[in-house]
Amino acid sequence: MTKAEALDSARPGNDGELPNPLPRPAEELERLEQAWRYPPGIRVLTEVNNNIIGVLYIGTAFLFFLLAGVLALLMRTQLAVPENHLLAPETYNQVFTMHGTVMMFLFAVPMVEAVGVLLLPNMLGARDLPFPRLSAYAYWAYAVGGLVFFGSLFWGVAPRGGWFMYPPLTSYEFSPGDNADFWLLGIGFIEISAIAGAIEIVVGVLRTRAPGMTLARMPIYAWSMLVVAGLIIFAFPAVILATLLLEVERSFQWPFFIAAKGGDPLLWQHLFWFFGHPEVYIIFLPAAGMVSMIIPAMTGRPLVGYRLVVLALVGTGFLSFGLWVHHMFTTGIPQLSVSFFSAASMAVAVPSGIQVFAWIATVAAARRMRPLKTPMLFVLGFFFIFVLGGLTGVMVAVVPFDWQAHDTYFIVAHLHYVLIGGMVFPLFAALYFWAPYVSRKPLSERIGKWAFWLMFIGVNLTFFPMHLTGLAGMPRRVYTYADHPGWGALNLLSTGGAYLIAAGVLLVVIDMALHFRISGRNAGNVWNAGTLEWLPNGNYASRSIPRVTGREPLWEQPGLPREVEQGRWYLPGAPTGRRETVVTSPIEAEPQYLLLMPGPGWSPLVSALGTAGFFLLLTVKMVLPALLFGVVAIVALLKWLWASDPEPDHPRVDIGGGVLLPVQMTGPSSHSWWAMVVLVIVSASIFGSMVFSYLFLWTVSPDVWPTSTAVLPGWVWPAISASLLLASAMLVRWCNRRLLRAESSTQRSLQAVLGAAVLLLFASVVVEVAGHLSTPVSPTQSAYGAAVYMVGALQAFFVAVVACMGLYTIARSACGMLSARRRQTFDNTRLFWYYAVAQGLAGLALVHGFPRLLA
Ligand code: HEM
Ligand SMILES: [Cu+2]
Repeated sequence: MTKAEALDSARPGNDGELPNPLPRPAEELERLEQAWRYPPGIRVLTEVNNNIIGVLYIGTAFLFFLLAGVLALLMRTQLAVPENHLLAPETYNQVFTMHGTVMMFLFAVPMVEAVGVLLLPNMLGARDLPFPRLSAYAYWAYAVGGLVFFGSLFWGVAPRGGWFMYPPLTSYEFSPGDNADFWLLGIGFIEISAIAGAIEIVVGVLRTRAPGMTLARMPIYAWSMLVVAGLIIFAFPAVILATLLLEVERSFQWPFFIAAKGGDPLLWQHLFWFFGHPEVYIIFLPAAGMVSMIIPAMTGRPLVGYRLVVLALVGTGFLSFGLWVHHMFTTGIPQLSVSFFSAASMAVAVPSGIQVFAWIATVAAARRMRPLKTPMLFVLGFFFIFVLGGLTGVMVAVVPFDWQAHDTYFIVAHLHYVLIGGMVFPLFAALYFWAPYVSRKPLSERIGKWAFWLMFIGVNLTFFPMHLTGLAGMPRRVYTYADHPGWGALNLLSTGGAYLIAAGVLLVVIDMALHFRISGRNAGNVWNAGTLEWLPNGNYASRSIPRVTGREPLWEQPGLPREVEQGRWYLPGAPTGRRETVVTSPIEAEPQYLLLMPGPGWSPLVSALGTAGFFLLLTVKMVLPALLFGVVAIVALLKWLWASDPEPDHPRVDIGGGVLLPVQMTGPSSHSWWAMVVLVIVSASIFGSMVFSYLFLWTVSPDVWPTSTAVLPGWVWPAISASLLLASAMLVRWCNRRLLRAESSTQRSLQAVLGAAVLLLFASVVVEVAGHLSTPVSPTQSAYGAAVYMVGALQAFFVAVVACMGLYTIARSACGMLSARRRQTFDNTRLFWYYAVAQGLAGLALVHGFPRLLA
């Protein structure tokens, strides 16, 4: 017997005795419903529950799909015949840039996270993800910021540098005006919501699974989202830094990408593609996860090769980081690395292949397939289109072929086969599959089939001919073309196909308008699926939280839906009267404590508006109003945090079956500590990208680096700065000791010491910058100066954040909300503080040590 089996047989539920006896107290359900009730009227905007935020989030991402689709139709109409003059070249540039950017950043990535927000809690048997307000905030910032960003098209200020915005084309010299800044802005919102989503997903998947749902029993979709969150954590920081550098270069003329001053446009390409390639998997892996859920449900067979598929997901995640250079084969990088990355690119076909074979084997073992239902049709369409895209992918991984096909329509064809096959079709499958889980009625099978065939034929008609136009030499990103033999006819075919796709999508929209209704009850388990999201549920998710004993609990524990609904499993009510969920251990999923969750409130919406306003106004260079919005954002944020570390003295709560759980928890096993650790990893990755940039710029232009120590600040500067950093860390450590001793008289001294520690941090930055100001090197003069000052600026930013956290902690202490047992605020601040100190020391070592090594 394995450990998990031993636990299962030792628990109630296997011998007919469930954790909670019947009958349940009369007012129990009432109290649960009360806690999770939506606020009435306009205040529904303050709701943070995943049921609402998830649906809004998906709806908004879908809206962006439609909008970017309209742009695609515009382009295809323009390209239908040679020598067409419907769109001016400038407009065309904006349209294709916006199409690509919106599809990738405002549709695909947010959609992936939105589906996660909606599905994960119920699939895992949680009442909600652990940070509902974070999801709400991420959603609102994205929705508002994204819509304004899209609006830039109507004012003619949309970006036009292509979705990957290569400098020097996008530098201030060649892209004056605000257009490029709008692109950087749009990306900024996705960066924020992607990181927020990743934190939510990592902590949610690892800590809020139903009791007994060990890692080996976790639904594949949750696995895929966990891997994706990991990709976001390590890949997004590269693009965060890249956009930061480009914006700083555009605003302040710090030359990171300008060759004449020792910068290098290739730095952008490295950073962008280090993110950009994993990005494709950030989009594809969740889709693969959905397919791995849909196929078992539609065939009545558990997924064949579950463990292999998990391995394939993790393997793809790892490999995807080694592939970014295949987007740069034509940039003249060394032959050896080209060969290496070419081989690596082909290797990634292996884990994808494993998944495809697992799906085919499951379909082959099907118990029930006919009649073919719409979700399954879309899955089959996905197989076909995605495999074709994979084949052309192997072709372009062959270096000489890539040199040939580079920047032609062959690439446009390849990328759409992969993206539409790998993401859009699984998504429509998921839409038809999971609609009954939120809607009172399922979508129409008849309309769905029509939509499928229109889209399937349309996609192949649109994009297959593009392989041929590409091989015939038609370049991408041209607003029109001469009447070469064959080009005209093939393009007309493509345009016709695009309208067929549009017709199919329109049918789906009509279907949704006709049949999609959210209202308390859903349509139930219409596909007879096996996973927990199909339990009967309301706003509070399922009435009670079951202990699961396998991967398809609904198939293996037949009485489950009824028992869950009767409240016979764990946590059948709302014992504290608030929203709450069970936090379990990360591997075995044993209950650890009860997490009290926030309910509706204005702060996520207000701070999102503040954030959006801040970035938007900054983009159009209205600095003062921007700062005002920034302050609004921070105040709202602090208000929301203020309530998140409540009184710890709640008595333990009985959730049934003799399980007594503490309410909240502090220290390394609390969910907020985990979130903080993820944030630290993200921060370290941003800093790591900065270190990479510094060293990369040195390798391309060692000539602008100091050749003697004479131009460096003297040793005393970094020595003082480092001592200040260390001293502030010591003070925080002292506070920690103090707090552990738990005397209320210590609070005064604690506040003073923490305040002093904040000052020391600031002083360390001032000293470091002053040291550089004392030298002749300036940030605008060379890539060296820019890199040095950027390391300092990054550190200054982190210090500012830590200072805010420090002052906040002092305020908590002053209000008597900090004690030995109520110390989450302090613990999180401390963790981030130590990180900022470590980053500062590493930065000093790099900036002062590295040039001395060379000199
Ligand atoms: C649904 C039908 C679609 C059509 C008809 C379509 C059409 C096009 C066309 C004609 C171009 C080439 C523009 C040019 O190089 O001149 C293009 C580029 C692009 N498309 Fe699509 N597209 C569709 C869907 C999608 C989807 C679903 C995605 C992503 C999820 C996507 C992402 C992109 C990207 C990233 C580019 C490159 C833009 C650039 O070069 O800056 N497209 N699309
Ligand atoms: Cu790639």
